[in-house]
Amino acid sequence: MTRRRFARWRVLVGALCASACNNNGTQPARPPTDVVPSGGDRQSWYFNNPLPTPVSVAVLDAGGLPVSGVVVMWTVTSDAASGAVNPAQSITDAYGIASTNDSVGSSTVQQVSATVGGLPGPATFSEFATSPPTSVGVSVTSFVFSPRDTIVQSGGMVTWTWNSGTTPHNVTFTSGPAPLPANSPDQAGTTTFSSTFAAVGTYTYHCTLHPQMTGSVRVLH
Ligand SMILES: [Cu+2]
Repeated sequence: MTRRRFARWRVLVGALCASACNNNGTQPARPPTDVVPSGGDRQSWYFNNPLPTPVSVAVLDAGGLPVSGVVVMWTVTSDAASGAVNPAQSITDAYGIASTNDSVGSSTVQQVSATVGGLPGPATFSEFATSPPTSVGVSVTSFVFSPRDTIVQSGGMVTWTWNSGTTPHNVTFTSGPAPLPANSPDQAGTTTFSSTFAAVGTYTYHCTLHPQMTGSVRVLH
């Protein structure tokens, strides 16, 4: 059989299994009766960037047992600027869970629905987004960068401010999109160092004088 027909056959077998099989072999799962949110609802993130946590639902039978092999359709139900889900269709796993990756687009609020054919009412999700900050400050204090992990918009600037007295520290980049930004000199007292970040990705850095001092800059578009 062709690859596509084989894929369809696997989906059909999965659907049959949903009504005939279960996880522990003692009580057959019954037909699905409910689809409920199981993860990823009400996240706050940034425009046009995938949410940190996938959006997921659980499909259950009348006894509350998970049902595997059920097709879930994902739809963005708010305005057209509200981004996208990928994939638009997924199948519940052995735990009755199906998920999709979601990006909020250019709207501040997005509504997503998960629908299972033949079941009442979709499971609904609300997600929120803003612009990533264009400038971020990091304090260089007593052997820590604070905050350790930062997020900045592509083209934005991170400024480190030394608040460490007479103990010298530096900002030395260790990984990220090439070429890495210039490193700071060893500095002490009250002083600053700034870098701008164009390339989307995650940069890591540390202080070479105190390698336990680590930090990261995540650049979003
Ligand atoms: Cu240091």
